[in-house]
This record gives sequence, C-alpha cells and structure tokens, in this order.
Amino acid sequence: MLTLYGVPGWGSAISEVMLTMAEIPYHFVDVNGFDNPGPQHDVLEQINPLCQVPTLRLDDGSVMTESAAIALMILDTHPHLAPPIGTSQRALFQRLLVWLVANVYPTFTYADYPERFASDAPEQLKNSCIAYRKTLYQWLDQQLVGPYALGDNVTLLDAYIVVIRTWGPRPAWFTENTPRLSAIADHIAQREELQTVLRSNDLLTAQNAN
Ligand SMILES: N[C@@H](CCC(=O)N[C@@H](CS)C(=O)NCC(=O)O)C(=O)O
Repeated sequence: MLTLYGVPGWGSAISEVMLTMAEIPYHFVDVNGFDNPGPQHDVLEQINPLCQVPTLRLDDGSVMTESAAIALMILDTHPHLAPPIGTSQRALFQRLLVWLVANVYPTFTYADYPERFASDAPEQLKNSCIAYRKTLYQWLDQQLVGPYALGDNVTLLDAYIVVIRTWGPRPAWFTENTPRLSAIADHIAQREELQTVLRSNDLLTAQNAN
C-alpha cells in the first residue's frame, strides 16, 4: 500500500483528497513538526531530503513528491479525474495544475519561512508574498467555471481548491474576494466520499461542516 507522509491540513491534504477521489488506499504517517529539528524531521528527511510534504512512498519503495506529479501519476490509472485528451478543458487543466504549483505554492514557501530567504527583512518578504498571493487567487477566480473548477465534472484540480481556500488568506477572504473559488470549494466539500478525509484534515469550514 502507498504510504503518505504529511501533516493534517497541510499540502499532504491535497494528495489525500486526490487519492480519495481515485479510491486509492494509502497509509498516512503524521510527521507534524517536521519543519523544525527533531525526530519527525529526521524521519522525513531520510526518505525526502527536501523535507517537504506531501511525500509519498510507492509500492516498489521509491519516493514520489510534488503534488502535481502525484496528480499526473494518479491520472495514469484514473484518467476520468481530468478532462478528456484533446479538449480545451484538458488544456486548461494542465495549465492551472502547473500554474498552481509554480506560482501559488512558492508564496507559501517564502511567506511561511521568510527568515530563510531574507533574514534582514523577513516581515517585508512575508507581507509581499501574501499580497502577491491574493492577486494570484483573484486571477485564478476568473479562470474557474463552476460548479467544479472546470465545469460539471470533478477533477484533481478540485483537490487543490478545497484545501487552499482553508489556508491564508483564509475562507472569509475567499468568500469576499474570490466568490467563484469559494463556491466551488463549498461544492466539493459536499461530496460524500470526501467527508472523512476533509474532516481528518480539518478542511470543512463552519458553513459546510453542517
Ligand atoms: N511543490 C511542492 C510544494 C510542497 C510544499 O511546499 N509543502 C510545504 C507544506 S504545505 C512544506 O513541506 N513546507 C516545508 C518546507 O518547504 O520546508 C508540491 O506541490 O507538493
């Protein structure tokens, strides 16, 4: 069985939601605290020197990282979780998948650990990353269709949407500034098969936890 190293609610939650959508069983290892020196850091670093989550150990013992790469791996065996090849929706899926990890994710790397990158001005780096991320989300909102990210069918992109709207700048900001993204996240959060994984990652907002 696959082993996923992660922390509830963190980036590993994106992979957990994807695996659940694909009905792929996995064993979850909680490495909470890995981003500080200590035993959890040592456990994770041994298998992924980058020391990031998600980190996935595959059945053959090899290691897979990068949420977008994990999505592509899942699509190899579960192609229904992306739009059909040759459609314009497929191109948008590919574009937004790469865009999210290339543009949005680094704003967390820099804003969550600003002292690593700008020890003389960490607050400034953090604040500018957060401000920039807001502009990215406003652009993303305009690309989304509804009721799911790409229209009527759920895709692996929706795993990002339902997780990231719980991160900074937090659900209330998304509701006010990116209403489409927020509505899509609410819609995904209603899916029956995702309830357990959403709950264990604390991804249900007050509104959709009822
Ligand atoms: N590009 C990676 C980014 C993963 C990532 O940055 N994860 C965060 C947690 S949400 C992390 O492990 N941060 C710790 C660090 O970068 O030191 C992906 O898409 O999976």
